[in-house]
Amino acid sequence: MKHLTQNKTVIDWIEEKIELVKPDEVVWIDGSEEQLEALRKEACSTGELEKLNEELLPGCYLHRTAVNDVARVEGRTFICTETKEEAGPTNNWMAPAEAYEMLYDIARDSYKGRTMYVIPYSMGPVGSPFSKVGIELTDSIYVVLNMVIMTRTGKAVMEALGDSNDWVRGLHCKCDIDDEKRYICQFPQDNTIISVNSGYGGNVLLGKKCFALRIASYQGWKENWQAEHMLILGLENPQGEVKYICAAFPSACGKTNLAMLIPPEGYKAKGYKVWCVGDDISWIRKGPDGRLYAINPENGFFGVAPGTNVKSNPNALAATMKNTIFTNVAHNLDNNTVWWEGLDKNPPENAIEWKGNPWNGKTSEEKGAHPNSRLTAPAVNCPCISPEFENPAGVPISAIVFGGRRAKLAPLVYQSRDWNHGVFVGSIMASETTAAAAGAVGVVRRDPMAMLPFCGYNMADYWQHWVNIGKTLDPEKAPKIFNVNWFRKDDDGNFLWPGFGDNLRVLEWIIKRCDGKVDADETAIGYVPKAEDINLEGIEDEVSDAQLKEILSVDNSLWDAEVAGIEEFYAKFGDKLPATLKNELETLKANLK
Ligand code: OXD
Ligand code: MN
Repeated sequence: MKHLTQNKTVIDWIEEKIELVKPDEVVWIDGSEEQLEALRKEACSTGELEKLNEELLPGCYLHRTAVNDVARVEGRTFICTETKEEAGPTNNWMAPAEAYEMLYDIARDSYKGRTMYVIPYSMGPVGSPFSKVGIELTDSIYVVLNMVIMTRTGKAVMEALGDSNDWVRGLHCKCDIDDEKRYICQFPQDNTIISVNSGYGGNVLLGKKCFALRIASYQGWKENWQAEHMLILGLENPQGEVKYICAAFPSACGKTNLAMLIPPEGYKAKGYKVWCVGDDISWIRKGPDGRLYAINPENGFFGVAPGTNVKSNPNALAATMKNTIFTNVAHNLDNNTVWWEGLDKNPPENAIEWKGNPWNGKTSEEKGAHPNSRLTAPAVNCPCISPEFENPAGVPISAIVFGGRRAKLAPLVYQSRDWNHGVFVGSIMASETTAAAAGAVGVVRRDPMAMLPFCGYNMADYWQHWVNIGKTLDPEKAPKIFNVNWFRKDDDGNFLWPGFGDNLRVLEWIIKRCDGKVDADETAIGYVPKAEDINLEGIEDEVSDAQLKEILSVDNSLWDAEVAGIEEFYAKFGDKLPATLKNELETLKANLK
């Protein structure tokens, strides 16, 4: 067969995998529109995709996954390093030899009667010093078409790779979508990912969580950069200056909404704008001027559909109006469009729900869209996509923001005292579970830097890597580190802060702190705004002065209880816990006394 490259490391690996899975045919994805259009047609002819209304949703398609295959499977996701200690106490671990044997047994002959698609892709703009190449083998056209949206694919990628061996191997086999034999395995020491028995996004679009976070976090550790589960936004002030913020949140905290925030009316009128560079992942490294720079390695958004509407996120909605793939949403048969819970108050009566059954949204008790249904939209479709999105040098980061959902504990915003304290703040991140996920509501789940399911090595080493990066930075140039909490509640369970666009008021304070333009109150946990420095203009009816004081308050007795939770979590890491974090915890304890 004819390969799209002369790179021997690539050819040898593909030939070996062909021998293993035995496809009927092998097709390289060259990135041409002609080839993609033929694949869309083929997928429509088999029912893998359904073409939506060309006038209302041009270039858009609907896909339904198997009902047993609708989300990432953390319990079946493994980090396969030589030793268990390298994977650490927060990852599932399997020895590489054992994992390869098991996976190859599952994958063997599984492409018989199927086509192997070879997808060369670049995470990051092709040729940028930040970027990395991957090759994914898949037997799914749905995967090909999603990868084409989510990454840069095709010939140019192979040209940029040349004969280098620095590329990530990815093998995806749908097999029988058997959830008992579903495995998502990362081999960070081999630059390899193998995913079997799934067809759902996060498990099979190997460029995203598997490469850009799990493998890349390990690469960053070895190569002195960072792969983080962070959005990147640019906040433009009325003078036209743009400051960039990276922010990490666990699932269900509104990350995509923040990345595409629409400023409140008063701010808009003054000329404030928010630019989205990325909504999920940041690759960060030091630039020639000593500051940290970030790129978004992705080329599209794989966003959650339910709850996305003209109010919550008009930019995300606008991004899905063309060339988008919808997965597991409801199909409105009256006009051949799509619908999901929270889109509007007018569910279709004549529809097919996400499992493929007839559905009347007006009368049915069942949901039309799966709660984790998704939209795969090209980044260029987003009305607020940053002009710097393609900048191969990335954007300079002024602030790093961590956050979580805490009803009582964390104030609206606080700033760490310095880099190491900021690393501590990230390491103790936690979120209370919501009704959106299975299990008990309100339970605290620790999720350091929002990387718990995505760190490709021992989290203690990962924290030490953060500390080490800080050592290389001039404190004047290092991003300032903050924590936010949009989810504080009063004693009756009402949210105290309006959130969404009004979060800009907090971002404004953050940028003022970075510029040294505003004072703050020192508390046991860090610097908290003086109430008068949070601009409430336009929301005085919603947020009273007393309410603002309450959201900014730090209750030391609650933090005493939190310390116990942190100690319990840290204990998992034994002697590997960085001394810096141990010291920061001691400082917090002393401050609380
Ligand atoms: C995602 C996630 O899908 O973090 O981005 O779960
Ligand atoms: Mn994510």
